[in-house]
Amino acid sequence: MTDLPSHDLIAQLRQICGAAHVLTHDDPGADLSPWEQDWRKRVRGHALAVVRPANTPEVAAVVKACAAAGASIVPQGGNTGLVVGGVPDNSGTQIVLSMTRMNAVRAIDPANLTITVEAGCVLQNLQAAAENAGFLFPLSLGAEGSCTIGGNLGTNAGGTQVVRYGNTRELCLGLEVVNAQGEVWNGLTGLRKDNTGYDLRNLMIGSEGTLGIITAATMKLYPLPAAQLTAWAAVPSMQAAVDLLGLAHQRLGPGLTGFEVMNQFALGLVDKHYPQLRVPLWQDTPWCVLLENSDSENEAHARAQFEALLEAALEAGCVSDAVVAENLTQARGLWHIRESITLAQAEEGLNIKHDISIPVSRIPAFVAETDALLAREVPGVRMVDFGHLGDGNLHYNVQAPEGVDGQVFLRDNEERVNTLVFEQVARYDGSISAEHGVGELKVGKLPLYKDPTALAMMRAVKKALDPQNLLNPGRVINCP
Ligand code: FAD
Ligand code: 2HG
Ligand code: ZN
Repeated sequence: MTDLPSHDLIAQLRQICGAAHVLTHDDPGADLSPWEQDWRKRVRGHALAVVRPANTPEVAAVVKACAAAGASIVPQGGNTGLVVGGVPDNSGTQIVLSMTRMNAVRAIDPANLTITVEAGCVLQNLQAAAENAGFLFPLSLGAEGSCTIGGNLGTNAGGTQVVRYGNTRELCLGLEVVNAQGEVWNGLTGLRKDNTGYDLRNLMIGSEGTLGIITAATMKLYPLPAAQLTAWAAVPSMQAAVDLLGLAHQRLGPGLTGFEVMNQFALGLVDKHYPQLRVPLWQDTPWCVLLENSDSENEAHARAQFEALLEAALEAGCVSDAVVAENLTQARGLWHIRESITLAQAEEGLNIKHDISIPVSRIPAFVAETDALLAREVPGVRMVDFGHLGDGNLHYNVQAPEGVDGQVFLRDNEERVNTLVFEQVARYDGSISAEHGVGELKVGKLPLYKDPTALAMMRAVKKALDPQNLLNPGRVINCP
């Protein structure tokens, strides 16, 4: 804070948004923890205030007031981020700008195949609005019941349908953004072609709230598939899973909408903490794969195609056993098992997450080699390997040895485990963040693994767009 005393800023913010929508620690009975603590409960910050604007002009006015006061802003959606990007630091000087009151669906344009929503719209509500209008909005992830489209755009979230539809960036056609000066950029055109200069939309997407506040977005819609089938296959090795992926691409073409891999230990954790979910086939196989086939013709066609694929895979030896969901309820059950791994890991204790991407062809060697290195470095570690194999994106997570407390494990091992894994990722030409972003958790690592020219250009962009370093400072890139 430089210019204005904090109580003057709070008074201004209350004038802009209404007193009820500006929360501070001085309010009687105040509990700011839902906005101050990250989803994994790794970090608890301390905000000056949580501000909840109702519309874009209010966001613009809040940013102007904060800029005049020199108060930095942390944009926040559903607070489900996994890299400590959406919670305040513990200086007590930052404003959390919570976008969840801005949750309206502004428009659906069926001919243009677009939907325009406010940034605080919960992903599940966006999916439902699309479906009610007869369309598919394909972004799908475990946190969809509470994450917002603003947060998805902020992190360029991936999820389980990327193999067919791409990540959030590929689903977005336009943005409305409040910049660091409190001016509104209206880029909600919904155009599929627009070569009029720099691509500001794609610059904002994935910038994790460091370049602007996304207030609304125009997203792509797709036809609903005529049929959707889900299968669960036991595979004898990671190489077999990669071979199965190749077969699935060949045989299903664009029908392949999901391809997730899970190791035995990950599924064992789900079985241990949620036995009611009845995980199939996991006990006698090192890996399982969840595949989805979306068909534009009909269910009989989809089933015949799927069964032929699985037969070919059984014959080739890349599948040892498989089940195909008989109906939607069974299919949802299989997806629920997959989406429960993060929660089962949290139940088991604090763990070290690595959200990495590697060229698909090199994943089997990476996993074998890195598992062996880790076992030597930290005897007894339990590997929770799962993720979006179709996109070359693994969640290569490390759980403490049996009986070791997660906090203690992280205190003693996080740094060297991260170094070991990230060095391996670099050797395999991969990325240290595939879909969760950089946040605060990896900001110190980025300079070690990102091209120095790219980093210098990123810093130049940040300085040009946010010269006061007001927007989510200390996240993504350090700008002294
Ligand atoms: P927040 O956590 O509130 O914020 C995330 C980042 O975006 C922060 O840097 C924040 O400052 C910024 N931000 C938020 N809103 C705005 C805005 N309006 N304008 C500018 N910046 C903004 N991620 C994946 O990619 N794939 C997955 O499969 C996946 N699965 C998950 C499963 C679980 C159980 C959980 C807890 C998380 C998962 N995530 C996944 C991580 C997370 O990135 C996503 O849940 C989601 O994209 C975050 O949205 P949010 O609204 O919660 O954002
Ligand atoms: C998923 O794919 C999410 O389920 C979370 O990206 C991954 O918990 C994780 O590491
Ligand atoms: Zn993921």
